[in-house]
Formats: sequence, C-alpha cells, structure tokens
Amino acid sequence: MHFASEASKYASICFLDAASVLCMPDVIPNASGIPAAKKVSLLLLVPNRGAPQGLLSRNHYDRSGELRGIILLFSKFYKQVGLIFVSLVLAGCAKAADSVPLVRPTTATDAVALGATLIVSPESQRTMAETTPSSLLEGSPPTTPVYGRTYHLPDGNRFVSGRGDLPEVKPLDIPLAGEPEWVVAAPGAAGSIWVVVLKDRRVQAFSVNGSGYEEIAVTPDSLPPGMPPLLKVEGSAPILVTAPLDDASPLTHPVVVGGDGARIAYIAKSGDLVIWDGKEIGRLPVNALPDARILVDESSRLLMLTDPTRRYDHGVLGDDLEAAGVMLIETQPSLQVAAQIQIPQPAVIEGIAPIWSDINADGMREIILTRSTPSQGAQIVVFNEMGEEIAAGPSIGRGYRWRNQLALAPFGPNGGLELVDVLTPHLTGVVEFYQLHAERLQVVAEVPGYTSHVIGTRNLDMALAGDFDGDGSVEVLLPDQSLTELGAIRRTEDGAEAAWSVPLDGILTTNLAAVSFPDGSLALGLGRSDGVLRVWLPVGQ
Ligand SMILES: [Ca+2]
Ligand SMILES: [Ca+2]
Ligand SMILES: [Ca+2]
Repeated sequence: MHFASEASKYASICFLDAASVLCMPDVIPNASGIPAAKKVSLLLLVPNRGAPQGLLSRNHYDRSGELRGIILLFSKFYKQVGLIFVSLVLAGCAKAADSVPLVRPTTATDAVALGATLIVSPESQRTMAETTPSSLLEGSPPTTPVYGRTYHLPDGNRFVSGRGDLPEVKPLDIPLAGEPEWVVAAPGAAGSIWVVVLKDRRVQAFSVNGSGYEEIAVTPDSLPPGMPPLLKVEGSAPILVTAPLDDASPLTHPVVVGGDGARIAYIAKSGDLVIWDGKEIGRLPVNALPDARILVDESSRLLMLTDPTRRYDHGVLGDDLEAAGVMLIETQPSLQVAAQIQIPQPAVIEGIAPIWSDINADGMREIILTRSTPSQGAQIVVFNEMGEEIAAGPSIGRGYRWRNQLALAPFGPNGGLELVDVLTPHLTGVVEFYQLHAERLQVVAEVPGYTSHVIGTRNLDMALAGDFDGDGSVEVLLPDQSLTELGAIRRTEDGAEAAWSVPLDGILTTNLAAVSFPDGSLALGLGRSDGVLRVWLPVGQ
C-alpha cells in the first residue's frame, strides 16, 4: 500500500525509556502530554497522510493506568520536523539499545481515522490492541473490535477516510422489514456489516460485499425507544453496545473506553456518568444532557454536554432541553473532571455533541460548539481544553435560527483545514465553509439549497465529509431540501460548488453511514422511507 511504504521510510518502532523521549520536548509542539515519571515501552512514529493536525502525540495507557506507548503523528507539512525527530529518537534508541535491540516494522495496518498509518511490530500488536482506540483500528481486519457510529468518528467529527467511487458506481438496494431510522456500518470478515434500526425499534443486520448481501443475526434485535445504535463488530458477529437498561438514559448510547471493548461509559437517567466493566466501577455526578453523545479520545478521555436547561425554548432537536455546559473527563488512571465549560445565560449549546478536533493544527484538540441565544440565534464557537473561548464565527443575528455544525476536514482548495456547517437547515439550508483566522471563524464559501436535519429529530448526522469520488480531495455529502438526492459540495479557488449529485430514488430517513476498508476504499449507505437500505460499494468490493 502506498501509504504503508511511505510510512516505512520514516517510521520505526523502538523500545526506550521515558528519558529518551523527554530529551526531545523542543521538537514536539505537543510534548506537554508526555508524563515524565512513567516508563514508556513503545514509541510509534507515524507519517500522517496529508492530515491537518501537524505534529501531535497520543498517549496510550494500559488497564492499570500505566503509560504504555506514545504515537506521534506528523503530516507531510511537518515531515522534515518528523525526520529530525526520528533521527534523534533513533540516536537515543541506539544508545539505549545495549539491552533492547531496535525492532523494525514488519506489518502495517491502515489506520483509518484522519488518514494515519500505523506501523506495528508483531511484539507490539497485543499492546496496540489493548491501548489503541478503535478509531485508529477501524480499517484493520476485524480480529479486534471495530465500531460504527452515527456520527462516524469517536471525537464527533463526521469525517470518513478512504476514497469512494461515487457518483458512477451503481448502488445496491436492500429491502428492509420497515422504515429505517439509523444506519451504522463497519468492516466485516468478508466485506462490510450494515446494521439498521427501524422506526419500530427492530434491528436488522446485513453482511454485504460485491457478490451481494445476506441478512445475519444481530444482538440485541431491538432497541428501546429513542436509543441510537453503537455498532461493535468482533469476528463476524455484530452487536449493538448497550448499558444496563434500568439505569442508563434511553436517549443515547454508551461508548467503549479502552481497547478490548469490555469497559463502557454511559449516561445514567440521573445525569451521572457511569463507568461499567461487568459491574459499576466508577460514577461521577456530571449532570449530563440526557441525549448527549459521549465523545472519546485516544487517551480514553470523555467529553459530553451537561447542565440541561429550558431557558432557550427553540426545541428543534427532539426536546426542549439544551445544554449549558461541557465536561471533559479523564478515566485514566482515575475517573475525574479535567475541565469544565459553563455557558453564561441566556445562551445555550444547541446540539447533542461538540466536535472535538484540532482546528488550529497545534496538536491539541479544540471543543467546537454551537451556541445560541434568543436574540442572536446560533453561532459556532471554539474552546480550548482548558475551557477558554479562543474563536467564534458570526451570529445569525436573529433568534430561533439554528446551524448544524458537521465536520472539520481538509476541504480547502489547497488542502487547508476548514469547518463545514449548514446554516438554517430547516429553511434555506446554506452549506458554509469556515476558516480559522486568529480569534475569528470566517465564512469563506457558501452554497444554498441543502439540509442536514429534519426538525424535531435527534438525527444530526445526515451529512458526512470524505473523498467520496476518489479524486483526492475532500467534499461534504448531504441531502437536498427534498431529501431525495445527495449532493457533493466541494471548495473551489474562490468559493464552493455542487460537484455532482446522486438520486436516492426515495426519501432519506436516516443518517449517512460509511465504511473505510483496509485497501483505502470506502462505502456509503443510508436508509429510505420506503424501507430500503441503499449502499454504494467501492468497485471491487
Ligand atoms: Ca436537546
Ligand atoms: Ca488545536
Ligand atoms: Ca473528492
């Protein structure tokens, strides 16, 4: 694979102690995340396929909370810095190599999230499986759990990696037993697995590949009213991850914390955050929004909306409760609040999850929120992980007008990182692209006539960013206002344009789901009101 071979030129794995890493803090902008006192047994240096983050480190902990490894991602922009860093680390390793020899990479796993490529030695694979988040393993053979979310990435960013073959490729239509509400998908042992939650809460699963589809068993075979799905595939059997139903909020799903999939975090009916591993092992009174989607990062930190309030009575997202706060929680080595954001009244956060991604390419995640007031309507705001507001976009200037923040991706004409939303999806539905300039999020391009939400629902996932046509650049895919076709909107030198569209031959009633495959291709799927799951597989799948 192209990226694997590129990676192997620059990447290496070495076993070393913390001192070898800590001699490099000046080279790593994000070195502050590396604890000084812990022993580091695994270091991965990973070229990052055109991804926007710059250079960043991700720490990985084992179940006892011991730091087991550091993954460093660097984009091509930072390749030179990365190479210097590799050289320095290898020099450090060579010094430390008297007792522990260097390990050369022998296998490659295409890591899907944000296009990272991991090089893993056989010795380290078990450690990786235990400590690497599912997002980084999404495209690997399903011997370790892989997950499918309605909002795609565990950090809330609706961005799929890989390259598709739309719009030319012919879709596959799969008849369902009823009208679908949600679709989630993940790679399977032979092709991909698609799971549909019907409006009557029955669940159907299908194994799909180039030769066709077959219905397969899924556990459970129904979900409580209101509950969205989190798909987990391990081997060939799909399950939907659920929490103890007598305690958990029925309006959201739990998330998996840690690599083997046994430990989950869920929101209780009381608003508490609960950590569960066959039994309750931790609980924090965070006062979570009842339908908050819990976001997860590589270090098993959690981010969720909190402090439900009725002070802004817009009520277009399924209820009249909106969040007035955000909580960042550490689960390793112990469960504790790391940071908190409070939104002063009369404003609220009008959404069910932030996007928790690195918008300014400094190696640290930001918290991207939609903040609304009765007089100014919605605006996009950006906070750092200390809870400080660092940037804001324009307000609509009129109350009771919403925008649906969708994805952060390299949309820009030169691959620059931009945020995309839909302004007033229930009215004119303008797709807006933003660039961050100092403390301002500036709208740099817009295209009207689309939507990403049906008023009154909790489905905020009707749009997805990715390279669906395989031309090497990222577009956003979303329905037109009639929900009968999908349009691909891409940036141009001085604006944005509808690049192509595909007819749905029916009405969209679900989120958009997608699968990235280990060979770098991707599939897209959605559900229609006439009881059809429509899937666009890549050529050759
Ligand atoms: Ca709400
Ligand atoms: Ca950042
Ligand atoms: Ca494209």
